[in-house]
Amino acid sequence: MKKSILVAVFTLLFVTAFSVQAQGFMPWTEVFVMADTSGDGMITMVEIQEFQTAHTEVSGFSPWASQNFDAMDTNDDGMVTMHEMKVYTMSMKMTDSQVTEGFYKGFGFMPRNQ
Ligand SMILES: [Ca+2]
Repeated sequence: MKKSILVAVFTLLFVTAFSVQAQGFMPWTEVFVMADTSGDGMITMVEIQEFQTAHTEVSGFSPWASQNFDAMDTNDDGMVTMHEMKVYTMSMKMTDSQVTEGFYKGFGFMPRNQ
């Protein structure tokens, strides 16, 4: 009897910890994949706008991605690849955790060293 309560408590703790982790520590690359609804490895302005209404839990992504879209789209094909986004964030001296934090918290992305 006691054993089953203990198992239930541990299960609850595990599930809670896992949920928190899934929401708070998702790498920004997974947000990119979520936004890429067509699954072609590139995101468009349309996908960025659709993301805003579909994923309110990641409130910072769409404003940032649309504001910086032209700068990221270095080959001017109207689509941003994960590589283009990575190169851009590195040029702004943003770490992966800063990118992720910004996607979730919705602040404007000023690199810390400016
Ligand atoms: Ca491009």
